[in-house]
Amino acid sequence: MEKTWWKEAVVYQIYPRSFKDSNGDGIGDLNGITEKLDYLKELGIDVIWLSPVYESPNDDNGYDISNYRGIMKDFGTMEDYDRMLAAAHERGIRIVMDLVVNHTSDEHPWFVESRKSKENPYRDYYIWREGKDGKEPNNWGSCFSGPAWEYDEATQMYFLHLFSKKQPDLNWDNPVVRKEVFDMMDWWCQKGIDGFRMDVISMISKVPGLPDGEVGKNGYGSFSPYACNGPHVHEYLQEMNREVLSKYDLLTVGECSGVTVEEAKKYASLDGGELNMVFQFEHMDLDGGETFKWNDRKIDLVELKEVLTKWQVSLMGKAWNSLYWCNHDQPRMLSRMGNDSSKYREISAKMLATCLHMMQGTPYVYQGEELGMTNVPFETLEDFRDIESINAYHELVGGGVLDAEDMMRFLRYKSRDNARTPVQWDDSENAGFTTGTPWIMVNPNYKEINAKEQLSREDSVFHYYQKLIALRHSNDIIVYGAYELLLPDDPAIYAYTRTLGDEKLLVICNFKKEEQSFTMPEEFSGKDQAEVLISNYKDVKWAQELTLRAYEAVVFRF
Ligand code: TEU
Ligand code: CA
Repeated sequence: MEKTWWKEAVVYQIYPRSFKDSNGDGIGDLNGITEKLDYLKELGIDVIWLSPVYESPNDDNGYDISNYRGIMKDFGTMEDYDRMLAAAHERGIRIVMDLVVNHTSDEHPWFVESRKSKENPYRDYYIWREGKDGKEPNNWGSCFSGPAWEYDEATQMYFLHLFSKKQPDLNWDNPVVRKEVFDMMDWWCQKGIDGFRMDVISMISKVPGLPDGEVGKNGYGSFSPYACNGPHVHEYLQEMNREVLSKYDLLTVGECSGVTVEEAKKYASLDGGELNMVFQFEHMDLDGGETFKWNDRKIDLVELKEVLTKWQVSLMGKAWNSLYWCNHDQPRMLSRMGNDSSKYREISAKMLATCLHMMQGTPYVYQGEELGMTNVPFETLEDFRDIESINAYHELVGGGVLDAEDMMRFLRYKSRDNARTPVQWDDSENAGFTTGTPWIMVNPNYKEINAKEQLSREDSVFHYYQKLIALRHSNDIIVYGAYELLLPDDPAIYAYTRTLGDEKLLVICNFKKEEQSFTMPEEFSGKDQAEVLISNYKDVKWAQELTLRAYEAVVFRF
């Protein structure tokens, strides 16, 4: 396999609103990021993926962009941006921008024009349809509740929005739209950025005719079969690759809701015709159900192993994986599959990190994950800020699908806001995030869980992540080795091997707090000279029969 820097890199995701506030307005900003670059350098990451910092009315925290070439006032100025970019580059850290081009804000000048009249030159930038029998053009529901269509008085037609009604979908079938997007991307590349994370890029091509979808519990039809991995998506990405991506040395990752392994082989083929890698959702969706993500079901370890193994094995030598447990749309994995009680928090955080970071693919660390940050004890609906959570509450509780108490429990477990509370820097007021009033509550556990404390202690989660990242940088086998699952049916242990030439790694993780016994597989029998590459307990040694303690993780090198 060809060696490239983005296969060997570790990415750190920053959600700017919650990272670090530099001016006391309660909102994280670009100067706050610049202040913390040395912290990230110490962690050892190679790349920052910056969630959107563009001008935006903030209906969906910046994922609704009104000017792709401007910076949101809350976050600072373009001069602040340029300073941050230069300061990152000085430290050898690359910057990947979030590219949100399935939709714009309804306040983007293109849409402001588009809605004016049917003859407007921008009309065809968006997806406009006549109503059907006085109702929406089809039955699709939006990701953020309600119909995926909004009626517009001026021309008495509907526009499509797969997300909020302030996020109208762009019409990618219009070549002028594609050219506008590619020009804008080129503008950022000329500035010297290092790549793009492409928001719901799998949704840019819709099946013609926009057929009705299967109706779910919320009363709306699912658009997925007609909007995810649509008929022209690969053609448009190949065009993007030709027009922009191939001209620069970039890291590109497509957020691909609904992506299958077969589709991923096209999006992220090693031959480089489209993107470097995709974010797949299969492991994140394992605890979904009738009421979509809203439940408090635990992910089953056997299913998790099956899904992740399928991705590891199927993409091997054909396409490239990305690896993640957390991002700004997911609750904290530590509270989901680990154990966030004070007794097991650190040990289980390290176990989860080991399990993911020893796989093949580019790992993504989400801000605070390296500190062992947890889900948040939100009390009332007023504590939430996320449009998805708030709208879902009203739709499902208001519509009588779920009762209020259950929904509050589900929100506490699954809401995106769990990932969006401020990074806990120290034990001073507001966790050292701001001197003002934070835009969203700070997790009350910041006195115990914060960066200052983590940095002060050699055996912390932070230092464990630091070690994992350093190991990846110095061991080709972690990047390029072939993956093989052991014990597929074991409900508690996730064990796998990596192989490169005559070198082998054996990764063993106990996902439960109960002790487990593990018998060395035949091929590793008698290899008592095996080196412990990393482990989350002290004094671990190779043994024919291992007793794994609570959330124990160990990696042997043979
Ligand atoms: O998320 C796309 C996406 O698929 C989400 O619906 C995701 O599944 C959901 O948030 C999980 O609950 C991207 C961004 O990452 C997200 O923050 C944006 O809100 C969304 O696109 C619209 O731009
Ligand atoms: Ca600020």
